[in-house]
Amino acid sequence: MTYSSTDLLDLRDPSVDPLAVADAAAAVIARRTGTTRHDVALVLGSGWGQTAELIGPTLTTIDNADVPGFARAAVAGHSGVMRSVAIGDTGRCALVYGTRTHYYEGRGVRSVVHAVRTAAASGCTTIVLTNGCGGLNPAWTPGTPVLIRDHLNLTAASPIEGANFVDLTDLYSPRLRALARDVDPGLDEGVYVQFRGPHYETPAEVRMAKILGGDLVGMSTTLEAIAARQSGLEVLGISLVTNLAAGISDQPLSHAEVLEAGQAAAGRCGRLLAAVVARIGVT
Ligand code: 8IG
Repeated sequence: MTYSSTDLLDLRDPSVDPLAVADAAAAVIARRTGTTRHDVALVLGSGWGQTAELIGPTLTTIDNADVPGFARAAVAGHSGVMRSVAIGDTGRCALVYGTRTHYYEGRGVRSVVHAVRTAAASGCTTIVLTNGCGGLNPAWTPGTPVLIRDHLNLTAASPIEGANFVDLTDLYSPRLRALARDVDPGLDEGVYVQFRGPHYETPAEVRMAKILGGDLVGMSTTLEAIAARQSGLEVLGISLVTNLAAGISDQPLSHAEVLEAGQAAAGRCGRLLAAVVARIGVT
């Protein structure tokens, strides 16, 4: 099935094929950017908004609302656009999503992973998933980036439909994590725990996450990573600890604190992303 860009595509309609919607989205992106192929996709989470500037010049900016299957941004500090960015002078292009759809928005799992599937349909072979999150390690002060080594998906949902038993061993590419640590040797790694949200955890839930082996708590990324693996994308996950998780410090949690930590960390995180993206795909 192929759709035209004028078809009304509702990812929640079970008769609609999400991969065909991703193909339709990729076709619009190709037409608007004049680029038939993107190489690397990035999803910018909370606190990461300003970091993409260092990757290279923006060639095209597209409103999410113009692309089949995409919804408007629902979170303050996220931009509802995607950009085609030249990766330095390599001739390669990055597809940079300024926002994501979260599972807690209730638009369904297909909407959550649509950007990932669109990246794969646009030719990307790598995706960098970033997020803002709470940290369990008190040494990770707000503004500390941490590589995601593995995850616990506590949403009880999956983006995969039907009997497709996708292997998630090494979901977060050891090769890309090593590359990131080569760029920024001080980077720690951790296990990211996705809760449904949108409320933050109780202190008891944070203790539970710790007992289960978690290091970072957030509301995104795991469903996207699973869909990325199913699509054959190599995944790099980077969390920005924007706050200590509930009960780890005596400070109350606020979204303002999240945005502030992002501002403070923009330099380090921007340089990290730019250097990693410049080296991805270079053999
Ligand atoms: I930014 O402490 C951010 N997102 N679940 N917990 C969860 N999500 C978050 C947090 C946090 N901080």
